[in-house]
Amino acid sequence: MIQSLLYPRVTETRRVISLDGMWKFQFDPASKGVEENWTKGLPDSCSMPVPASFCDIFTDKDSREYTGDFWYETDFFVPGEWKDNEIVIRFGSVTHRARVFVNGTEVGSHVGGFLPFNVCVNDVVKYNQYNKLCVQANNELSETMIPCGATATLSNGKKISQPYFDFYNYAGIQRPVKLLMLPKESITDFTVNHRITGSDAEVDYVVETTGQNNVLVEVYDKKGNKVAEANGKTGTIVVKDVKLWNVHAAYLYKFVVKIVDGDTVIDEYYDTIGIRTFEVKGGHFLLNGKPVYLKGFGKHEDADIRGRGLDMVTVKRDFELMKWIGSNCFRTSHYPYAEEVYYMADEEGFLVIDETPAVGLMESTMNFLAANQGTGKKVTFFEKETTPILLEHHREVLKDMIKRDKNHASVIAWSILNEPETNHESATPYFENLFDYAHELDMQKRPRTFAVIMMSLPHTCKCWQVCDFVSLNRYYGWYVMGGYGMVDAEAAFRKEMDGWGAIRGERPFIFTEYGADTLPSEHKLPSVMWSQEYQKEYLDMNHRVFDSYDWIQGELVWNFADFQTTEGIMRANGNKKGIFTRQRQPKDAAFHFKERWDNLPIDYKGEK
Ligand code: GCB
Repeated sequence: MIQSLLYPRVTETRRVISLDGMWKFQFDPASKGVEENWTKGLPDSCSMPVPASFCDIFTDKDSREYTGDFWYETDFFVPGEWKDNEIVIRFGSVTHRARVFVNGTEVGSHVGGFLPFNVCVNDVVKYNQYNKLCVQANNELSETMIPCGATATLSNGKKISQPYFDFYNYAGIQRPVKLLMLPKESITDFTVNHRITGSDAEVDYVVETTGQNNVLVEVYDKKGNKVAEANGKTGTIVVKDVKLWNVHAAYLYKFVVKIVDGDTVIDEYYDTIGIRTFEVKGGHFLLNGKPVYLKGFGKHEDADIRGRGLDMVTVKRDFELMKWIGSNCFRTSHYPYAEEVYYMADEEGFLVIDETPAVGLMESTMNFLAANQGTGKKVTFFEKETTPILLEHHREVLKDMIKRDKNHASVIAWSILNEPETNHESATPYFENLFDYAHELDMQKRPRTFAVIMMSLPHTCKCWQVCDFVSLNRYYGWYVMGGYGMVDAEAAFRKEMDGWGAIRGERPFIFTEYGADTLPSEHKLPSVMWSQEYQKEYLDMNHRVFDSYDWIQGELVWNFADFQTTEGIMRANGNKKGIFTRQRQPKDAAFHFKERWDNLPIDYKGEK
């Protein structure tokens, strides 16, 4: 079976059964599960909800911090009437590696913790009976996969995760698992690209199937009226008097794709799709040809107890808060989110910068210091022996992310890395490779970017030129020149921006991060760092700088909400830069943002 990343749908020809619920779970610190036949059932398990991260559910530290192999098990029933079709198990994500066994036989494996994968189980399932599904998962970090990190061993023999990134290494079966019945000849992919021609739209499309029969594409409006159709695996559909998808004014058409043989429908798939164009032109972001200023957040999939497990209650609350505060955009920092989030963004009219899990691609500070002082080894991140392996994996993940998310109207850009090391020429080929690949993969040719770290400056960064727009993560007034030094922070910030202004050409810039850790319990007059008063002063300074450069075309504050990180002296039980608390209640800064964003016109700094 060809791997298909289409979102599971029930139609005339397709069936979906959710396998979510309580599964069995067991740690496997000695990695003996396969050898000892855990592939057929776990010997000494506890119960575990799916989807969820396992970590924060436990009350003991060894379980929360567990690093290594761990197993899940459940039973699933395959209806007899599904015989002669394709039977597939679809995992929304397993973090970070998975091997899947059905009735004791290995049916597939996957590397990468934030994207879906399918395993085909036709040859091993028993019909009209229960079947056993066992998953061996693993959450170890390394430098050959994204996100990057290391795995060390403590003196007591237990493994410990050492992320090169600032979020907790949550793991488990974190997104829904579904059992699918698909016809043997099936639709495996469907891609659209839009053009606006006066009051109509021309939608170029490509359908991929596993067979030779003819394909029909039909487009329905919101009321269910058929408004356009086309014939063939590739073509152009004309939608007359099109209702365009827009910020906070989404209009979604239903695209129905069918494989037909005469009057017989062999397979049917549908998706809800907004018609819009998005481009970077003349220093602006143009949505349907009109300038749009980006206002919003860097986010995380992160919540109490469930960790990174998909929780639609939290997803919905986040959208309500993002609407309330007057934002229009978010970045899926630092990994592709669950598909349900993009469908909600499509519906609510939010703009999404979709990010790969490429975070932590940076030598450690220690190594840096040694290198800069000329006292030690000088290794740059992208000239290691393992770089080609990392690049191969990064390409795979980029491919799957674009394949999965390419039809969402909400997705306006690809963020290909977060805060990589860019001050050495050895990085450039790595970046060019991925940026070219993104264009090759994306029929809509969405703009590409990466989030530039503070140490990468106009005169030192060797990679910003690959971006269609440049995204800066900047912490003037927090990590540098904080507190009473704010006045110097502002001056240094402006100096850097003047530097970019001189070399940027036509590229727009946005801020993908700026923020100050703030404890909701702290108030102080005059302000001190960590107080709510300081967060406001910090944000005011940043906004003053943003407002004085026309070519700054967006502001995504770090972070939407407080989130969990590894414990350490830099973090007070997590990163507290949230504008909302982890429980999704406002800090004072939320009201300042509401005031600002409600009053910034959508075409702020657009051409008049
Ligand atoms: C960054 C990282 C982000 C961190 C943030 C911080 O630059 O991209 O993952 O959480 O800074 O708060 O330090």
